Amino acid sequence: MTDASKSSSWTSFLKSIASYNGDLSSLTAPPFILSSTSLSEFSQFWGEHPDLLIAPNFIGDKESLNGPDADKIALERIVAVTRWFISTLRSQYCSRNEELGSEKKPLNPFLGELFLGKWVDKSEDQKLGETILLSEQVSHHPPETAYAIFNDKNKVQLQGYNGIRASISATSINVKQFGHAILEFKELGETFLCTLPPLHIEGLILASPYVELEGRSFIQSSSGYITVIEYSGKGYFSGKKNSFKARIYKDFAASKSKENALYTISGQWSGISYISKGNSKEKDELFYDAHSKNPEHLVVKPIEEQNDLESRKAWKSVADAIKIGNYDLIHKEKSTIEIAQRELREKESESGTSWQTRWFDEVDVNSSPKNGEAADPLVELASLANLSRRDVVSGTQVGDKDDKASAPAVHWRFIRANWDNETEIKV
Ligand code: HCR
Repeated sequence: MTDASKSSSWTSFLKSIASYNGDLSSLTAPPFILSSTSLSEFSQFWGEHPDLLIAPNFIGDKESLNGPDADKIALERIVAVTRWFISTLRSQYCSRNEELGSEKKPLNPFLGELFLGKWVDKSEDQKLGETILLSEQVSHHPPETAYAIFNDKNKVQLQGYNGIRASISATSINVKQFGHAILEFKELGETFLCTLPPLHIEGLILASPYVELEGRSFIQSSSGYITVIEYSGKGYFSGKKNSFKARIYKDFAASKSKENALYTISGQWSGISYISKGNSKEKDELFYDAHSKNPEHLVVKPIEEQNDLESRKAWKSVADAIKIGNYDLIHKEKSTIEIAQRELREKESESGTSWQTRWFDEVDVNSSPKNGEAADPLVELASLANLSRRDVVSGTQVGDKDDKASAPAVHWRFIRANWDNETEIKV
């Protein structure tokens, strides 16, 4: 594509954005900003530092939370969970965009699309063990992807789901995330709830789009400790892109005043950050350096061994067409998938059936747990952090304008037995 035709197709793309209806998948983007990766793959970004994900498991043990050092250990664990959470951000929001301005539009997963793989333990002592990722497109309208990342050796499990709603302003696309992640250390009996930040896409006018995070995310521990992370872009806290300030507090009540912070962490989530005690502005100690730690990439089966529902196999012909920049072919191959999906839905409605999700199910966290089952962890964690347990914008506080009374408290949950009984699909 010549520079002139690139620029004219970008201009018509910007015009189409102006009449945008809220569904990002319906935007017809020029071929040079189409990514050959499906959004169902993005779940892997939570696990690209398996050592940091598992690290809190090696801080104290189950008994520690009842012993004399309980407070100290719980605080050390939330610091470690915060470090892991910060380490996921570079992968999630700028791994496709290391050079500012090259973000692309991912493929919109079809209902039932699957993406799975594993991280092998490369350490000498083999303390980590294997970590597995299962990701499934559980809804198409609105698009929602559910995932589970688990490490059986250490009894650690992260599960969550996400969906996005977008709106357009004069210079950017604004995205709110729905969903949350729940990280369980089953051996320790400690659980963490993580909320997902809003974001926006900058650089549209100059045809060099990139993601910037805004607003806040919360990490609430079942021990009571809470981390509040505030995001900002160029020119707010530090004048640098991808900036954040995270404060760790004893509990939600303490988080009302920044003076109560036990630790303050600040810097760039895509670069270096420092930690200091209290609500200090000093940069006492290195907290995390995103450049010194390369992400560990997921091991995915070769396409020939994949099931038809697996993302890379299903999208291969579209991805190949995107790679050679052949717009007609991209359109043709995408239509083949869309038509097949439409036919499936028609058959389901004729037979009065509906698509059955594979490894995840919707759970109403407000309903009483079935005999002997524990309540959903969201119930306790959301209440500790004064967060809404409804399916509303992630991180919404109880009573906020986004805490819509009509929204159900229904969330996607991993059904481990479904994976244990899986016979067709192997990791
Ligand atoms: C906004 C975005 C799609 C959604 C992506 C999400 C929110 C998905 C869940 C992951 O856990 C985190 C995440 C990371 C991505 O950065 C974010 C994407 C960035 C761009 C993409 C838009 C739909 C692309 C719009 C097209 C632009 C380039 C004009």
